[in-house]
Amino acid sequence: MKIVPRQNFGADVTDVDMRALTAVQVAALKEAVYDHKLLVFRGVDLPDGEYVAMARKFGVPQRYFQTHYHHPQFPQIFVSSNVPLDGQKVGVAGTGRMWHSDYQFFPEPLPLTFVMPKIVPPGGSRGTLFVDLVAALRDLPAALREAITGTRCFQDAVYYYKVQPKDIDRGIAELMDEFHREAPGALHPTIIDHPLRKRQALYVSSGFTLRIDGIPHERSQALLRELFAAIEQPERVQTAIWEPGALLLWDNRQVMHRSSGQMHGQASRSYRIGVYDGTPFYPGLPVTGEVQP
Ligand code: 7UC
Ligand code: FE
Repeated sequence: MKIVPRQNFGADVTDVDMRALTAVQVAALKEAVYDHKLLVFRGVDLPDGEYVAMARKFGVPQRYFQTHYHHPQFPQIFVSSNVPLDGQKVGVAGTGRMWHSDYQFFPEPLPLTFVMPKIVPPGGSRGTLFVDLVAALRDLPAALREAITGTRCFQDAVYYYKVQPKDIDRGIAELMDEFHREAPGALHPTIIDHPLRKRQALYVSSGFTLRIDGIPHERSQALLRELFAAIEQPERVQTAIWEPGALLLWDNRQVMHRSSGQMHGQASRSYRIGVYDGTPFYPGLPVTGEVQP
């Protein structure tokens, strides 16, 4: 197994057979993803069942709370697709196009995410974009850092609810209430400690972070605007380009991400598996797990 760091953050991993990972290799890859924040594998060819089995070696694969995202045979696979599978609509098209960290809006966020592109538009135009939130915190102006230290933010995904056929003729407020019954949002520290590395990271995103808790609304909006501008500077963004056989693995405690989307009319499909890695997302947060194997 060879791990070659990229510039700034992330690493490319080669010379490893993802179909037959040993416990020693899994342990090394977990260390590597905590170290480098993002790992990119190439030439991986895993049938769906083997993909789930591989992910299970890293922890407990998640079942996304909205079942219409699920792969028809494997509920642990979250399908992002605008292409039918066996003639049927599968998953959801156009997911994750906003900056976010997976399951940030739940009391127990998702530590690790695998993404495997399955249908890739030609020309390297499709990918996943990442920002290192440890570096973004490190580079924050002192006054801004001071203003957010010790605060918590409210995280909510309701504005990204994807309307379904069953929603026809229903009011937006009703759909939002229904979403909030399952996913009411969550408060998390604005700066989180990594449970396994001596690092701190910003834990906000322009997709899901709606407000800083307990301060006047105008102040909260102004601070968040400043934070997002500092975080989303183009030079911070690293793109992992999708190509056939690619597999991404990242640490949601240290990076945020978004999908590049694709050109109108281009086919795209990817399979995500989220993994609970057995460690609290940040120290003090209980691991209740959504421990359905
Ligand atoms: O459809 C989507 O963009 C899914 C998003 C609202 N949530 C992904 C997650 O795990 O946080
Ligand atoms: Fe995501």
